[in-house]
Amino acid sequence: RQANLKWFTDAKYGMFIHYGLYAQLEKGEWVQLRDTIPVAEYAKLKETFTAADFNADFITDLALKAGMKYITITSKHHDGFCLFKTGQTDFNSINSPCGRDLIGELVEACNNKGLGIFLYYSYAADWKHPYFYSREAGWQNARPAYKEPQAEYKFQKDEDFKIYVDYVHAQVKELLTQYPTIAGIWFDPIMGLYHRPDLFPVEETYALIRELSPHALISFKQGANGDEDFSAPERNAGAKVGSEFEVAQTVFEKNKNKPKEICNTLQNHAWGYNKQDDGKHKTAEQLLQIVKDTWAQDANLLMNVGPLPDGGFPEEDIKTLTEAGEILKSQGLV
Ligand code: FUL
Repeated sequence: RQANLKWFTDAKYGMFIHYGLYAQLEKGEWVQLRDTIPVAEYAKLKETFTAADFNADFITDLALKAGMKYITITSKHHDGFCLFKTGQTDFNSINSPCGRDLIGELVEACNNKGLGIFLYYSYAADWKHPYFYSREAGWQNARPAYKEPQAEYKFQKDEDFKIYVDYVHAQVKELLTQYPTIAGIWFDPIMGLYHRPDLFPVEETYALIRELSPHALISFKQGANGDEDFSAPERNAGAKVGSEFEVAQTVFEKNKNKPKEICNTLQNHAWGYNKQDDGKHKTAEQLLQIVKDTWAQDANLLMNVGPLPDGGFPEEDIKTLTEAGEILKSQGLV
């Protein structure tokens, strides 16, 4: 693990990928919650999910051209849809017209080309799982603000949450055993956890990872008050997101001296593809500035791309990443 952490801090530059059912709606990865799309209706997006243009070979080549050393991809985002082989839910890419294990494909391509690969996993938000906690149990974004009760949601009391926790642990086991070469797991979001830290057995989850995959690194954004290997704040290393919570203060202090990775996105604000931002993505010049600012804070930069509905990359991002990569290489910076 120490060697892995050293590799990670030397790597400095990685590609973030937010891809899932939401890409088809072209309004970012929070669209289910923002537009309060009923669970059953959102689930229909699975029937039109082809990922026909998702090409792990192309993606890894682009990352290399960009001068990046690793990729972090959403294995499950807040909508609960899984891009990997899982026996825990049929809400996954294999059980859709796509019919493929996209995570498996990307892991293999990264292994073949010497890139590291991290898996993002939405631990403290799941708008699909029946037993995730309700809005009433403490966090307004735990569920979209539906006016009609959703047949799928069964959570009633805190003890019910154990069913969700068991599900998460079973999936974490799947990820670590199916893809044993991953560099680590990247958990999110902290707000779901900061509102109800009592519900999440973070230490137990980390112990499971340490046991199954001793080399794997763990991050939980800026910190979940467990033994994270690095801190991964959004957009700005100083961000004290959720600082009204005691646990946020504690972890901020605790993780202050850990290696850092700052994530940012080539789109305006969204991480998943948002058509509104077409033509307004960051330019190579802007990207290079962010690279410089991030490195000046002694942090890695994890720069996000939101693939198009079919999984292809927006042309403007391909151009930006390639151009910036050429410059970084010519200056011997990557
Ligand atoms: C946040 C998420 O809510 C966003 O959708 C995105 O994944 C960002 C990197 O982290 O917590």
